Amino acid sequence: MERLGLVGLANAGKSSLFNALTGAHALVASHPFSTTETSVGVAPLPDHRLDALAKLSHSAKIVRAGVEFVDIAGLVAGSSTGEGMGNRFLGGIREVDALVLVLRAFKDDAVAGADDALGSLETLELELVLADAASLETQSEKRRKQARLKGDATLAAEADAIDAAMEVLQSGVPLFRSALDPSVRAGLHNSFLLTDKPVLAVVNVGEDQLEEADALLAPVVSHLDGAGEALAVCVQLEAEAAQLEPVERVELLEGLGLGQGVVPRVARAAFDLLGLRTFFTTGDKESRAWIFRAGALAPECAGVIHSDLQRGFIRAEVIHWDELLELGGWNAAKAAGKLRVEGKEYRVQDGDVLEIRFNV
Ligand SMILES: Nc1nc2c(ncn2[C@@H]2O[C@H](COP(=O)(O)OP(=O)(O)OP(=O)(O)O)[C@@H](O)[C@H]2O)c(=O)[nH]1
Ligand SMILES: [Mg+2]
Repeated sequence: MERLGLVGLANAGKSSLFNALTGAHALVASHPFSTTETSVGVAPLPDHRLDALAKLSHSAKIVRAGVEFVDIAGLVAGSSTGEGMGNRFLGGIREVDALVLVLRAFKDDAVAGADDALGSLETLELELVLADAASLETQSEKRRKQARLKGDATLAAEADAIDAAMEVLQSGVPLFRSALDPSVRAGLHNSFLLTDKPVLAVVNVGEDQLEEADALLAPVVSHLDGAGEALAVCVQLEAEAAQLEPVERVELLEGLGLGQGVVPRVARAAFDLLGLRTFFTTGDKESRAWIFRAGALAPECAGVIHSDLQRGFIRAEVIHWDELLELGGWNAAKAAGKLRVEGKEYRVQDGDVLEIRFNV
C-alpha cells in the first residue's frame, strides 16, 4: 500500500493531524520532538459515490477505501546534517510515496516553534534540498564511470538526470517545484530522493484564525505555484472532533461553518496526489470501494479483490457509477442492455462499477 508521510517542523501539529485523519491516539505534546517512533495509520476515504451506491443496493455494509499515513519525527533547521532528530526524519521521509507538509500558522505562547507557515515551508524545503544534494553529490560521477565501463546507455542517462537535478537543487529549489522534464525525472527513480515526491501542504490554523484561514493559506499557494495542492485546516479542532461520536462531530464542525471538516478533503487530496483511482462493487451484502493505479487493466483490478479473480478472469460486466444510479439498479441496467461486457484489455476507469466473471 502506498503511503504519505506527515512532514513538518517540530510542534507543527503533525501528530494531531495524524490523529484527526486516522482516529488514532498518537502522542501529542507541547514539547518539540515528542514523536520519536513513526506511527502508521489508515484514513478512510470519503466518497459520496460509494454512499449513493450503497443506498441504491440497500447494502448492509459499506467498506471504504483507505489512505495510509505515517507520522514522522519533527524536523528543524539543520536536520539534514543531523540536528534534532536528524537521520530519523530523513529515513522516515525516504520510505513514503508522497509528502504532506504540515505548516504551522497557529499562535500559542505555550507551544514552542515557528508559527509562520511560509517561513516553515522554506525551512523544510531547504533541509530536504540539502539532504538531496548531499545524497547526489558523488552519484553522477559514479554512474558515468560505470556507464563507460559497461557501455550502458541507461546509466549514462541517469547520470545526466542527476546533473540536471543537481543544478535545480543548487539553486535552492526542491524538485517538486522544478520544471524538470518527465523523462529526466524518470532517470532519478533509482536515486531515492526526498524532494522528488509529490507534495500537499496543510496550513495548520488556530481556532481563532478560522476567519483568516484563506489569507494564511495564500502565500503558501503562491509559493508552490501549482507544484502541489494546499489546504488550511484547524488541526487541533478537527483532531478533537475526530474523537467524538459522529452526530456530535458534525454538530461541532457545522456549528463552526466547517461542514464535514477539512480533514476528509486532506485524505481525498492525498489519494489523488498518489495517482490512485477507485472502482466499486455493490450488492445487498456490501458496497465497497477498491483502489487501483491509473491505467490498470480489468484482470489486475479483479486481483485487487482476490487473486483467484485475477487468475480465473473471464470478463467483467461494467457500468459507470452515475449511469447505474440513473438506471436504478443492476438488474434494470442489465435489462436495458447497459452493462458493458469487457475483456482482459479493458482499462478500468475511476468510478466504474464492476462485476467479475471468473473460472475457479
Ligand atoms: N493552540 C493550538 N495548538 C495546537 C494546534 N495544533 C496543534 N497544537 C498543539 O501543538 C502541540 C504540538 O502538536 P503535535 O501534534 O504533537 O505536533 P508535532 O508536529 O507532532 O510535534 P513533534 O512530533 O514534537 O515534532 C500540541 O500541544 C498540540 O496540542 C492548534 O491548531 N492550535
Ligand atoms: Mg509528533
